[in-house]
Amino acid sequence: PALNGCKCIFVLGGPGSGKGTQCQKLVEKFQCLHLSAGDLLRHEVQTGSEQGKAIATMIKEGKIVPAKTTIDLLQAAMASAPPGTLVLIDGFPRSLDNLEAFEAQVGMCEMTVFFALSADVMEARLLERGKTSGRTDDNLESIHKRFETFNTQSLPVLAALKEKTRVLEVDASASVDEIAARVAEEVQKLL
Ligand code: UP5
Ligand code: MG
Repeated sequence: PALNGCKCIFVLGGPGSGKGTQCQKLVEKFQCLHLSAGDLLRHEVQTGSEQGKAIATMIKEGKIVPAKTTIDLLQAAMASAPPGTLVLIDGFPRSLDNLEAFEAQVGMCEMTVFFALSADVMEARLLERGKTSGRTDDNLESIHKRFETFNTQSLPVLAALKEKTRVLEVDASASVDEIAARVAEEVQKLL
């Protein structure tokens, strides 16, 4: 309904699996709009609004923000994109409820990219990034909560999406450039 002629790609994977890094690569290669749901929510926190305060707590606890909040932010960010824009939706949907609400309010994606990586490697990457990221959830306690949420609520979305759309599953333990080449090859087909 509200896709506005945009083509969406869901970019999914566990915490620290490389979603943001690979979206950056795609932006360098193709004309596309990168929307990180997490970045939009962190921006909302920065405003200091009441809603922002509630979001800050959920992020630190690794909990999923209510679908309507995230979708409204995504939709607002998409609203001014010219028709036909390729939109990379990074880190959303994270639950079956997120997926259902997005389908109802916005529409369906063209494809999904999923970055598969072991928890050990994700944890090591996040702890390393945490030395400089300033993110309130890049500490061991929050990381473990994020993993728990990912395993229980986000992984079922992958199975559901496989029934609805093309899913490219990528081994995210390879090098940034190797992964980028693999993903670009598939994204190219949508253009
Ligand atoms: N790195 C990347 N690729 C590498 C490679 N191939 N080899 C070696 N190192 C690699 O990468 C993480 C780190 O690994 C970086 O240091 C990078 O250099 C290195 P990054 O690209 O940042 O990974 P990414 O998957 O984007 O990790 P991120 O931490 O952003 O993922 P999350 O899914 O945990 O975080 P997000 O920002 O999406 O969400 C944060 C929180 O917001 C959620 O926990 C939740 O509370 C909330 N949220 C919602 O409630 N709803 C939403 O829809 C979205 C978020
Ligand atoms: Mg990210």
